[in-house]
Amino acid sequence: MYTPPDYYLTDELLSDEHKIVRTAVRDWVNRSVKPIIEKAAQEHIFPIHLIREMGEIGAFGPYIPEKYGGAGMDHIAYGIIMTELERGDSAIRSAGSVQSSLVMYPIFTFGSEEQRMKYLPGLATGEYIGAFGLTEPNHGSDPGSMLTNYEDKGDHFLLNGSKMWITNAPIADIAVVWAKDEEGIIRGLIVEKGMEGFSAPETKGKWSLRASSTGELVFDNVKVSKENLLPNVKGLKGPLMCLNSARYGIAWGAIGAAMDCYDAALKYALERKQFGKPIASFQLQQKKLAEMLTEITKAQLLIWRLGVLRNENRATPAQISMAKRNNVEMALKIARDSRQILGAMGITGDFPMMRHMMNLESVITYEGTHDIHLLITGMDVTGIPAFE
Ligand code: TGC
Ligand code: FAD
Repeated sequence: MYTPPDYYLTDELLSDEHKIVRTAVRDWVNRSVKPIIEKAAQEHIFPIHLIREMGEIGAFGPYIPEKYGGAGMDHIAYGIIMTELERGDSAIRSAGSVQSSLVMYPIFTFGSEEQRMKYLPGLATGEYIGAFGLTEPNHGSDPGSMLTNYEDKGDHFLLNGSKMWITNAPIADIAVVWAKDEEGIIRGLIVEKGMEGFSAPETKGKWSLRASSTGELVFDNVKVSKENLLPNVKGLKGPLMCLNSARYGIAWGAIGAAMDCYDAALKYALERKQFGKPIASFQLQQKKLAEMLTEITKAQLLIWRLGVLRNENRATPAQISMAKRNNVEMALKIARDSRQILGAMGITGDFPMMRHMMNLESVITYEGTHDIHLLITGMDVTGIPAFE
């Protein structure tokens, strides 16, 4: 039985709607994710049947208006959903992040009304699975140098290039792909599965996010209809605006993984006896537990305030970077420390720590690495970009 830590009574900050959403997603994670996720991760398989169920519980595009299949909720509700999903596994939260923030968000924000009506309802239910192609084999932290490009061929575009490390790529029905036009301006294109010259091979052998499907997007003279260009954004700020939403969700999500580890470690420490006493009675273990709870509490307060700012449309990209960086590092440290509290048992799949720990190694790298987010804060406080 999961007992989420809430040392500073942050529950009192939530509305009834937030709590209803949280209960629904928490129950679903207990029912549908927890029983199968360890096996899926061990077998390196994404449990694709969960996609439709995620659509049913409203995990896709919760802040997208109801007219397009979303739930029209606020950004705190979105964050709460991400926390609960990541308590299950970062792979499940990844599926929620990509579909909501990296596929539905750009289609809603930058798409035409026809594109919104064509894709958003199916993405909300999970009928369609989406992917987001920004990173390339030779351009990760520096996406502005991307090589993927398209030419205007009169009645269509011709797309060439490749994207790498793309969540959902092998299983996606559509991908929002960022590519340069003939003037070198970055634009977004909706590429559909089955287009000639488009393939999405899977990336195997990951030690992290093993229950997530990751792959490449390869474009070899792909004919893309002109109707599939996102009309309302130009430049790198398009994909970066999507990342603001996804990074915000990850900052909430990582707390879920941390809380899962803390909860399991506390219970274990109270039950496990050595030298005739529960290991929870030893000061060294209490130090770990007390520090974990302190860090979780700080992260909860940080993200609450960021959620309020985001609801008011006042959260800056640099504030989001700080929260993503802080909360993911916090969760990774808690996964490691809680694993130690369990001794040898901590390395088994009977407990979630190793799985969370390995997952968080990706989470600290994707959506902007730990270093890049530090540099974003550094630029914000000094006014001097130190990227180059
Ligand atoms: P720079 O010259 O600073 O900026 C270019 C233009 O973009 C604007 N901008 C932003 N706009 C909105 N939100 C932001 N966060 C923005 N950051 C910058 C900027 O104002 C400028 O606009 P304009 O109008 O003047 O043109 O760009 P730069 O090339 O120097 O790069 C800056 C840097 C390094 C911070 C940025 O490129 C970056 O964030 N790099 C990290 C790349 C990254 O995060 N990739 C993530 C790929 S997607 C992914 O990982 C999904 S994982 C999914 C999952 O499974 O959950
Ligand atoms: P690099 O950019 O090569 O960085 C390598 C190291 O150098 C890092 O430590 C970095 O911090 C450091 N570094 C780079 N530049 C600087 C600098 N200026 N100053 C100091 N240090 C620097 N991308 C997508 O587009 N869509 C997806 O769906 C997606 N899903 C992913 C899923 C997984 C499981 C993973 C692991 C990645 C995914 N990514 C996705 C890619 C992810 O966003 C990139 O891995 C990330 O942006 C870093 O790029 P890179 O791996 O090329 O590292």
